Amino acid sequence: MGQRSPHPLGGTGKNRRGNPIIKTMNFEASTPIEVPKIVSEEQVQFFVDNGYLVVPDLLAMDEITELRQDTVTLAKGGHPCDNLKALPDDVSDAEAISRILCIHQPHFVSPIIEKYVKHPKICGILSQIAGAHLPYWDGSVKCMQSMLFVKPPNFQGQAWHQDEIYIPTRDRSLIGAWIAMDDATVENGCLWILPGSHRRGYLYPQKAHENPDEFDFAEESYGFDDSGEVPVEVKTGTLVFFNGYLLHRSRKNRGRTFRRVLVNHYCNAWSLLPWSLREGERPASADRRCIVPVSGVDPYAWKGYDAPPKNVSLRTCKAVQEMEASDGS
Ligand SMILES: O=C(O)CCC(=O)C(=O)O
Repeated sequence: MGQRSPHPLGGTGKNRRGNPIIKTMNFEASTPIEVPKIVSEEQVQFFVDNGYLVVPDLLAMDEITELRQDTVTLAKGGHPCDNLKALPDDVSDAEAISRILCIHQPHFVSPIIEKYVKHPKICGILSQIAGAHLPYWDGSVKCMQSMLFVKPPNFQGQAWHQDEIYIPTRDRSLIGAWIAMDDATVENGCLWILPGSHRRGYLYPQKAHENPDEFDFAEESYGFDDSGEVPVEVKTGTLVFFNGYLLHRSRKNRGRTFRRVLVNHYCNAWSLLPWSLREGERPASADRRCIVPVSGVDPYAWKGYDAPPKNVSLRTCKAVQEMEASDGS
């Protein structure tokens, strides 16, 4: 278990929506994090109804450049990290990232990625939509996961899935914030979604798929009609937000350029997070505390926080395995 640290106490009176903050003795929430409101009531309702929301031009080009540069820094071992080691000086930037499908949890080791996990505009939107289906929700949000996709040409996508299969929340508030670091097109393997598939809160079963040329090794959700799927083609700097019950997938990159994306996952800060259970933990009370509060209060601040490990994990796929086999690495 990582180290637990206390969090500054605070939170009295009324929250920013005018609801009374109910104080519990010795179980204080954190000091609120203020974020701006960005989207309209219509956009909030669109997200509730459809399970996704596309917000073009949310990030500026200099921010995208910073993210792209940090992808290279990570790949070259430029942040202290147990399993991303320094590459030789003569490795070019493109070469350095050319074998990476996806780095899981880069915000554990990169302060730049952590900065984007906490990006005020992104978190402002999250504070409006993540729990918009819940009565009395106050806009409080926490982050538990980041994933940095490079997805070079010929690299596989991920078969149909719902993120909530991997990261359970107590209240259907899991949400992905998918940051396009390149134009995402059908050709280079953009996101495909089934609008409205989140509505019933049904988690479809999963099985191994038989299409390793198209999809990575993660299992595939099945048991639904996918004829209504739509591609989400977006420009660089666009944010795609999607609910954890929304069925989505992405296909192989058939283009000639990288399809880079940083996707961070968040949920209502009032939901326990019974994720990555440890031996002896009860799912009903487990609450992973390796999280980053990004908006409003953290009602469980009194529990402290688990320090992140100084490592990341690398997702693999057929294209990665073929490269490794061809150079014997
Ligand atoms: O962008 C992709 O290729 C897949 C992203 C995804 O499935 C997710 O973030 O859950």
